[in-house]
Amino acid sequence: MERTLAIIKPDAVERNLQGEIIRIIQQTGLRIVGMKMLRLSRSQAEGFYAVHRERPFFASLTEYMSSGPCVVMCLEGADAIRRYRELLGATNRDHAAEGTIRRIFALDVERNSCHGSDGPDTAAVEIAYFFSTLELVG
Ligand code: IDP
Repeated sequence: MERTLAIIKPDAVERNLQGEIIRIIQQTGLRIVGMKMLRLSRSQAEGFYAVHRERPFFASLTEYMSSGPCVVMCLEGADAIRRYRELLGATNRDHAAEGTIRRIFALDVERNSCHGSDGPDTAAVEIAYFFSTLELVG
């Protein structure tokens, strides 16, 4: 069993897409073991994306991520990190495969609707950024 962090980003929450996205995730068999809705402050968004602080899009990304509420989930399942990344599709929706969440819902490369951890080490750090052990069930 593996766990990964998923975020339904502000562009998708604003368009009321939470239900549709959660349904797609659950159809793959991944289980939600933690879920909350929150609005990141600018500094919380900067902390979450700290690895990108030297990138040219960092200011815009953290402004966007703090622009409205997100839904943050911890997903669990066999090979959850890779399976959920595959379901997300490429960062840039124009390069994402047909049927992937980003291909279906993303507005552009930044407002790409969902986040997913990219490996076991980042998953552990990202899950702990949002959830205490007590908040994860199952
Ligand atoms: P990922 O979310 O697919 O793992 P990362 O490279 O880690 O992609 O980038 C984090 C987030 O930063 C992306 O999901 C997207 O919202 C934003 N982003 C990535 N590349 C660009 C870009 O070239 N322009 C604007 N925003 C970007």
